[in-house]
Amino acid sequence: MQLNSSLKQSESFSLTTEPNPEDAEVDQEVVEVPLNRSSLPTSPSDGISVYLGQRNNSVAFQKSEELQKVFLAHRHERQLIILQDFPDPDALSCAWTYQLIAQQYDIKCEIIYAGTLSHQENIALVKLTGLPAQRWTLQNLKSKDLSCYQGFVLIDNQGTTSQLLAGLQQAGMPLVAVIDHHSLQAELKAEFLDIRPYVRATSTIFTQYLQSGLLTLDSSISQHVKCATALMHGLRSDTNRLMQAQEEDFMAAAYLSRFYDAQLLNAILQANRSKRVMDVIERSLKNRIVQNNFSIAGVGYLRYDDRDAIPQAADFLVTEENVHTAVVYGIVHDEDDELEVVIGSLRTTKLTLDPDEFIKEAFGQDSTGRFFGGGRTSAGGFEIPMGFLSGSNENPAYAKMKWEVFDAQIKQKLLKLVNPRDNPIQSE
Ligand SMILES: [Mn+2]
Repeated sequence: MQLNSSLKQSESFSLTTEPNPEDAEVDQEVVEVPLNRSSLPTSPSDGISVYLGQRNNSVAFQKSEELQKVFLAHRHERQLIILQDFPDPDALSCAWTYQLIAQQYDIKCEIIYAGTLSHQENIALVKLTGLPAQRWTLQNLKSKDLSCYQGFVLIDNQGTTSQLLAGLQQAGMPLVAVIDHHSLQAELKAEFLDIRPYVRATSTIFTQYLQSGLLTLDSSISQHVKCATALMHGLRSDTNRLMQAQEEDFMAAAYLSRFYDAQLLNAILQANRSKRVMDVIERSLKNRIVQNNFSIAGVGYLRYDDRDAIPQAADFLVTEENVHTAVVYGIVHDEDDELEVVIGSLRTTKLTLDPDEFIKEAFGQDSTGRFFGGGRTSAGGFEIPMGFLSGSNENPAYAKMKWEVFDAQIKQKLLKLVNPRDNPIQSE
């Protein structure tokens, strides 16, 4: 009797797992969707999870599964992928990866940013890989018919560094997903959230999605090789050439090493700095003050297109002996829009210094409660709009006075934290 019933059980089990023709048709529609039970190893002895590392593989798989459900729910739609105004390699490569994954569900994505591609390596990355990112200014956004998009996605940012966010929110466009590794900037209502501040690069998160089976990379597809190369570049650039990488990031790099094109990556990294970027770095060297192992430098005015010279100058200043943290800032002006904004970058090698906390503490919030900046491990940035004081720089005395006031105020705020005993209010 017992034998009989157990037989029956196994029979019925095998019957229900037999693919039935109706299911097969449903599967046909999403034929390229590779994430299913069999491709999701759950024990550490399975090949793929070895790459993911023990600690976080469950998070990675759980998030991949969740994300797949979101893609399935949004099949045949159009989405916008919003990057920070000045996108970096981590953001660009992850947006491309998202676009390629989404394609399998017939979701068409456009990758957009409002500022410029400023860093010479970013320009090289986009040109050499054919990475499909486009610039949409605020005017562009107003002239577009946004009703053809069913949602937008934030990648490697949480909207605080994009001018486009407000416009999309006003248009009532739903936020489908936020995938980022910066500290939580604000409460966001999104269908899918994967924010992991302990991961060094969003590229690591996206590589884990690939490893979980959301997209099967194929070395014979040139676009896959280029995308893997872009991810490798993103991962390297957010981890200071892997020097700040942790186990998960190395695991991701190891996986990408099967697909990426080392020569192409080399070509991207060989991009030269422009003379104007070199000039900004020179000014930062000349103007820097060093106190308590902090190097602080104001670089005055710079053009919108050269904005990325600021983080590059900070990268350079932090290499000085006895310096663990560098902050470089300047007034970036957009001649077309008569718009000015103070932009700053922080770089630190001090493990106990949290750039996000440091910047929020130093500069606080604007009148709407939004912080002027934030950060991630070892790097941070801030943007302070100049509003009414923007423009009129054709009057050199006014331009000089304006810079001096901002320069003094930023230094005061930073030095309060660098040297807490300093009393910034001194009367003579
Ligand atoms: Mn990043």
